[in-house]
Amino acid sequence: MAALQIIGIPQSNFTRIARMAALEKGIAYDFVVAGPHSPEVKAIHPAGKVPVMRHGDVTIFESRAITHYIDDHFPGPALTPRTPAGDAQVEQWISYHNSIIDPLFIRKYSFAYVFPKTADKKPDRDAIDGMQPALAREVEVLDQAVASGHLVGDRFTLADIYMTTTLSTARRFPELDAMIKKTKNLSGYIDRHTARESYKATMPPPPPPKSQ
Ligand SMILES: N[C@@H](CCC(=O)N[C@@H](CS)C(=O)NCC(=O)O)C(=O)O
Repeated sequence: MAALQIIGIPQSNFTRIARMAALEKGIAYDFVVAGPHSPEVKAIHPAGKVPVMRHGDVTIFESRAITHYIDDHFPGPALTPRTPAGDAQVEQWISYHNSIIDPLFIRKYSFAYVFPKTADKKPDRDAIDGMQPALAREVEVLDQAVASGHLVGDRFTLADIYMTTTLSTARRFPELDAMIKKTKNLSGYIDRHTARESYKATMPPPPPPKSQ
């Protein structure tokens, strides 16, 4: 069968999650760089979001569907516990990531720095300051959730791939980094998971320097 293709951009946390899942399974895949709303992506995802995936005649959109296909279709270490409760808890944390963590940490907080809606294109200070209580609350939730060293039981799962990738992307910005550094469990959790080969192998290129 044809090689697995993961299509997206290296800067996208959701694309990185799909790529990390493939690497954790030990699957050789082709990374096809194509941005959101590009013809290659729109041919697969009706809303033009990345990542999308192609494997022979099979096309899939949405990272959770892609990671499901990768985890279930290929040999290699299982990325969920394969127990009814454990698998449901992985889904629970991925859903929490998708509905609460990614929208707040990436789409609101990080984007207030990277794609500010201010007239002078400087970081949106009012928006960033206004989000601090919500960020602090979620950091506290996650700090307690990873007390065992993982989100689900005592093993590495897809839920850890989702959470680590998004938290490490968003902590490039100072308020969140400072908050995470003060945590009892979350800081070490992120350090341990970002030391994985799958994380290091999917590091996006540094952003271009800002013109004055
Ligand atoms: N629920 C989607 C979210 C994917 C997503 O939001 N991707 C972003 C890049 S990280 C994107 O394509 N944004 C462009 C857009 O929303 O129009 C998934 O899990 O794959």
